[in-house]
Amino acid sequence: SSCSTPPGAQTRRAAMSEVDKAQEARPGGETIFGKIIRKEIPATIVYEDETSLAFRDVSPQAPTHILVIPKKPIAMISEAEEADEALLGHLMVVASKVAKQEGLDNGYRLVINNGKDGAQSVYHLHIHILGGRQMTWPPG
Ligand code: TR5
Repeated sequence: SSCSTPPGAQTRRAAMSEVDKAQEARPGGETIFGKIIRKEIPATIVYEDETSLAFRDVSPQAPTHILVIPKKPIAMISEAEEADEALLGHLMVVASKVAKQEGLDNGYRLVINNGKDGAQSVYHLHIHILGGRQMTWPPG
């Protein structure tokens, strides 16, 4: 019946989900970007605050190529939640500030790749800032 779950099993399930939450709460998460957030591996950081970080892409696709990431380990934009609204807005404002700081006065492009078809390769949300050359449209 629907009431057959032993109380112990529910407790165990609750305990597991707390462990999951605790792991998710680890600052930066388990990707390579998590290691960058925790300064376990080097990166050229150009901006940092309480909730976000911006650093140079290791394989630049334009003269200026910077990634803006939340310190919270959101895997991808399609997994962002209502509660992330202010954080996502903050990342956009940070991207704009960093672009200004980099002197991209003639324009630039912001890109978020999502999932396989979006060609996402690192599953920690990031906004690409690309600038310093003429961009083309449509993107590849
Ligand atoms: O393809 P998506 O949108 O997921 O973008 C991931 C980006 O992360 C790519 O542009 C990579 O070049 C960049 N990337 C990957 C690594 C890395 C990095 N940027 C800075 N530092 C990095 N380290 C240390 N290691 C990477 N694997």
